[in-house]
Amino acid sequence: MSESPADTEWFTHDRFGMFIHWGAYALAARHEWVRAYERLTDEEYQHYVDHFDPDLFDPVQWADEAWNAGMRYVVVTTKHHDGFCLWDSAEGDYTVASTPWGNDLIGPIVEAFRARGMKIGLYYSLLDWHHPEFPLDLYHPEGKDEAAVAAATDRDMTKYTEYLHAQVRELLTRYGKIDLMWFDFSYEGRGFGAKGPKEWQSERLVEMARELQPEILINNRLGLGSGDFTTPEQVQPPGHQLDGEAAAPWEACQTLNGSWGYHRDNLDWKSSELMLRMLVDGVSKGGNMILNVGPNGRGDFEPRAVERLREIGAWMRLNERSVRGCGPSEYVPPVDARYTQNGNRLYLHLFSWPMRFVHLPGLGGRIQYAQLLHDASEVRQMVIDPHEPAHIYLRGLPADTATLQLPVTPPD
Ligand code: FUL
Repeated sequence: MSESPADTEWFTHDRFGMFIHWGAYALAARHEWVRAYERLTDEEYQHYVDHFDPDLFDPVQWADEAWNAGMRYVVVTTKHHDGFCLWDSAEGDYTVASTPWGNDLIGPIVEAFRARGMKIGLYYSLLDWHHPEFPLDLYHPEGKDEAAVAAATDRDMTKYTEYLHAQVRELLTRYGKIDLMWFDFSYEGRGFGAKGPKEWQSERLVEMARELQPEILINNRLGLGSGDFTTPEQVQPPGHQLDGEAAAPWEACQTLNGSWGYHRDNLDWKSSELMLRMLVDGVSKGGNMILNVGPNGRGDFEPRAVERLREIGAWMRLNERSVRGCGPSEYVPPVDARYTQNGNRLYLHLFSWPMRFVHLPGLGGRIQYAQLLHDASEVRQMVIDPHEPAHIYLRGLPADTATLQLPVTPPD
């Protein structure tokens, strides 16, 4: 699957999506890996399932927050590594149906975001810390307990794989058109009990997904190469522009704070300004960003998340044009700045104030008109050195200048 047969046009056009990590771990409120990090037993973890009752769940409101933040697609966890399913799967009973809430959550989420005009993605974990046939291994909460591993030799991975395939089939047949599938994650060659495409039957999984949803995009975490898009996690790829294979569609997944699942006491919050820079930085290198929200156990987006989403939305309202439909530019930006480009519209994002002038090498005679994007006010240009007509200076920039729009004449 290194060559993607899928049409990624909407994906690379939209650029910005919302990730939602939600599950029983939201009640623990201390990271979605809590079961493994704290090596909780099934019984201890069961409390969170038994108390799962999100009375404030309002997916229409979630979709509004996402849309207003400028996001145009969503990816929601249907089952994370803990194995707990947010839909009423016919394949087992470790699902939302067995909680006090009792009802399917995936259907209403899909419906609300779709109605808002957003594309729909489903996250599904290949790992499963609850399924009785999932072998104990390096990532399993009990995988470090030698006695438990020795006692668990009767686990049959092929039975688990059947379950996995049947669940994915369910997800891809129950909810109408699914635009994207986000699998997480294959770990061939990483140590004790490591699993790869053979164990997950990844090729068969992809075939099934494409048969059921011919236009679906599938990420790269099945151990089959780059998939339809790659998924750098919590990193911004370096460099100014990605070439060759690295220029294939990619999506950086990023958190608002130090956790994907709701984490009450985490204080590691990113500022909206930083996240916007990450978005712009990604687009300038041809990438997307999917930003995560971890709803709490009552089904609410917490105030710290909403505040940031709204700040991001305020910026997007004025600057969306420099993100949506944009990609890298062939021009090299000045220090501490990025270019994004859409046709002959070149956008210059200044990450710090360049004092009175900004110097743009290579653009002399090419800028037809320069304006600040947020208020369409003109920025005057000048050539300082008549011997260097390729250098242009923009002048008189106010201190809060962020994004400029520069219609350019393409190089001959
Ligand atoms: C990782 C997972 O282990 C994290 O919990 C999270 O879901 C992230 C997006 O992918 O591999």
